[in-house]
Amino acid sequence: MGESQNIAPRYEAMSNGFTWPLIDDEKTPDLRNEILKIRMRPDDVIVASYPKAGTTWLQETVWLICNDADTVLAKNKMQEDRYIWLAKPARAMGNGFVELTTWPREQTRFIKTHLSFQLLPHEVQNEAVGKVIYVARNPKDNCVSFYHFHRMNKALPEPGSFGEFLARFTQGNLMFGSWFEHVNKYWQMSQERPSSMHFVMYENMKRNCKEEIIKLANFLGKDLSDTQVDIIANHVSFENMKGNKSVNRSRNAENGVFDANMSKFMRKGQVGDWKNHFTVSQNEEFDELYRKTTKDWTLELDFEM
Ligand code: PPS
Repeated sequence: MGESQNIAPRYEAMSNGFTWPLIDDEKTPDLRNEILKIRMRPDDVIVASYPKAGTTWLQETVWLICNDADTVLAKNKMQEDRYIWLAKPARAMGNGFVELTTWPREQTRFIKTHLSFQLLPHEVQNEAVGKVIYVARNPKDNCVSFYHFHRMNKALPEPGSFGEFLARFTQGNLMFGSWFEHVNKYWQMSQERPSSMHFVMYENMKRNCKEEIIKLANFLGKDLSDTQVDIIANHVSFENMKGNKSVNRSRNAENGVFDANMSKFMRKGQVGDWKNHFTVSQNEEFDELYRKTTKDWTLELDFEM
């Protein structure tokens, strides 16, 4: 869109059309094949998303729903240690594949992933083993958040200007590929398999968090009291998560992976921040692309509240 692209792609286009994150991990193709073969467990809980859609928010909400709203434990144990990151790209930080194979049988595996549906383990794709919760965010805000994440995360390529990044976002030339394909595939699958896949929208979480918590609890087969719903909603508010070290990734700023002068992981947490980034022409171009690409979609997303 508009501006030229000056950043070499570092992502592998797969034969099935979906993009695999390469980052700096040369052994990733082996890992990909291993992921397809992973044996799933019926009680696995997977939180999936396109990056920057509100994954951390949903992870925290889902974990609390499944753990009796135990906010004390949630604060004392880093979210990264409560979740297995499936296809964690930077191998130096460990990888989810190893954790998945060694996780104790008696403990539920809480799994976070940004993989496209087509890259998930075969048993999830073909046999619907485990429960999948997918969170989607309107693509304009999603792109803005991803842009700032690239600015601050030293493990990622420089994003260039916002216009350059937007061009890559619309072309699907980013790790985890096209936002459009990612979101729509999970949406379709959630419509086909409502008992094993639940679709949440970031904007609905903002609008009525408690209602979404109750829907999630029903999906996960958990009975929550009104008090527990209140406790969870309070714990996962943006302000509280921003100040909570177990979820705010401040450790990454401390150890130099994130440059806090550039941006913060818990940045704004708003709907509609895209208005502060898109020029009028970028917005018109994006709207045109969105209209054409989503003309047959049954999913409707909100771009403002
Ligand atoms: S990641 O790295 O892909 O896992 O990032 P992800 O968690 O998906 O997305 C980060 C964005 O989600 C916002 N966020 C929240 N918004 C509202 N309420 C709560 N509780 C919350 N927690 C995280 C976070 O601020 C990032 O969005 P932006 O727009 O950049 O602020």
